[in-house]
Amino acid sequence: MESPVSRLVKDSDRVMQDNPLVLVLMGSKSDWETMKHTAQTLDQFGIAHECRVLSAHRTPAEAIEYVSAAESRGVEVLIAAAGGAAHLAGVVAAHTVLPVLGVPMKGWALDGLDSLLSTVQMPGGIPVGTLAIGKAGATNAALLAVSILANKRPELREKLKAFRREQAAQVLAEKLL
Ligand code: RP5
Repeated sequence: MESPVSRLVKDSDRVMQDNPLVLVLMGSKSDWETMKHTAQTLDQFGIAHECRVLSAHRTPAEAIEYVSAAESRGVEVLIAAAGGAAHLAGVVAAHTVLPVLGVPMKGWALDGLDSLLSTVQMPGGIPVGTLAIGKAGATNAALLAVSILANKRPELREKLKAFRREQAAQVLAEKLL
């Protein structure tokens, strides 16, 4: 069966799943190569999500409209990824009280340090939970979203524990020679 992720790449401007619990925004299609790891991880846990390209500076009105409607759609977590002067996560957080996780994109003149600082350094009052730069942050944003959702979903918490057990078993099975 074709995954939602491959559908987005081939013929859609977004991943569309019914009743998404997580929205994944990215400032540019160029972020997708990294942010597909967020979508894949959410898929792995069976979390309905929607991924969409919306920019804080290129499409500000549409970004705000989309985020403002999230709560009434039943969304519980938002993930926002951007690079360079990466203000998307902050703008998203300004327009919702749902938890917002920020993923700084790698690359750029400062190789992602610019993205990291502009995502993480939110003045007090409007929080953005910022993850690591690049692929690790993209994967961890999904895992943190799963942790948040698991607070009220025992079956999801069990899946998360099983994931950790499997990950640990893989490490312990590593052979150096
Ligand atoms: C940001 O500017 C995007 O999140 C992207 O990381 C960066 C550049 O986008 P493109 O010029 O590649 O479209 O808004």
